[in-house]
Amino acid sequence: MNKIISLDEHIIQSQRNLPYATGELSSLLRDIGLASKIVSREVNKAGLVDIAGRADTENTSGDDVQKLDMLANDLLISCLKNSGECCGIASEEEDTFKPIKTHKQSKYIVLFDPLDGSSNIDVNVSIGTIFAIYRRQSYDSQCTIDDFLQKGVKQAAAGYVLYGSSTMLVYTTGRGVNGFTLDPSIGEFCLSHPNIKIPQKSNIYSVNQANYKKYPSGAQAYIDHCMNSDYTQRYIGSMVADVHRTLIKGGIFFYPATKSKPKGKLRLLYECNPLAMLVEGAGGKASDGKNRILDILPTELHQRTPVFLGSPDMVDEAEAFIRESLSVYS
Ligand code: AHM
Ligand code: MG
Repeated sequence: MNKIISLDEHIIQSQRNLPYATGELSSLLRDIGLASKIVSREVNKAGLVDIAGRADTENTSGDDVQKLDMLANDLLISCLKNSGECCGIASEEEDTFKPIKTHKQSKYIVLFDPLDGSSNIDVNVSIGTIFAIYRRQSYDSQCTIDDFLQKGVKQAAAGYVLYGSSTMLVYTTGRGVNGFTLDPSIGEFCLSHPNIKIPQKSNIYSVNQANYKKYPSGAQAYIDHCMNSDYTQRYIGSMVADVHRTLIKGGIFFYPATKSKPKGKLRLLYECNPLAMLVEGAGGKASDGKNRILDILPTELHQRTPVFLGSPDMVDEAEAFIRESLSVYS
């Protein structure tokens, strides 16, 4: 039998390779791993809510049953509060960031989308948690908004947990992207996808094509190109699941601006930056159509951006169509 490497072991081993590491980031990553195991347990029970009681109502025992996305949000916040390694969080589900008081001066802040793919939550389709970790910039006793409004390139670590046919955690600290599958019989994430490398190109494009008429001309031209090529289309509607497939099989995932959402739909800080760090770490590219996602300086917590990410040749191809259409129309 091959040696099983658990997530905790992998994090500790990676820390040993960095002589100046203090262990704080490792500890934070392990706490996120623990929180995600609890979320995974709750997601796996989701179909039972009709038996146990519907969300936002009382169950048969008279307990309140929370909506799954709010439950995931609360679980992550409480794990990060207890961690002691995090001085502030920002969540897609919260209006603003929350400073956390710790016994020591913690140097990290965490941003997360607790349960991405909201339209898939009630229908047993893959959903996920996405997280980004940054070093704080401020020296005040409490973290400030500027700690959260950093370019994605400053992320100390990023990852996601996919609640799919199995639960997987994929993370990077900037030195390789590694994937772990939860073995429910032992309750451990086990290294199953070491050193993930995205294929240079593939034939899968992933976009909500129903919005075709609402997309800008460049995105439309690129979709026309995909349809006229030997490509196939896959779209789950959970970014985390679509990006996971893209990392493993290659392809391009994109969500352009639309007429009703001129800045795009997806959130820069909670969704696009962490997934961009993973995609780039695996050898791929992530762009807003013109510029690198990780170089965008955010001005607000819930900022949105158009996004094109995946196999490098395919992102280059999409950018070329966008450039060309800009030169025709401007
Ligand atoms: P959410 O944070 O409310 O779940 O919204 C984000 C999701 C992404 O996971 C997914 O890529 C996208 O919204 C799907 O949007 P659409 O239904 O417009 O195709
Ligand atoms: Mg989301």
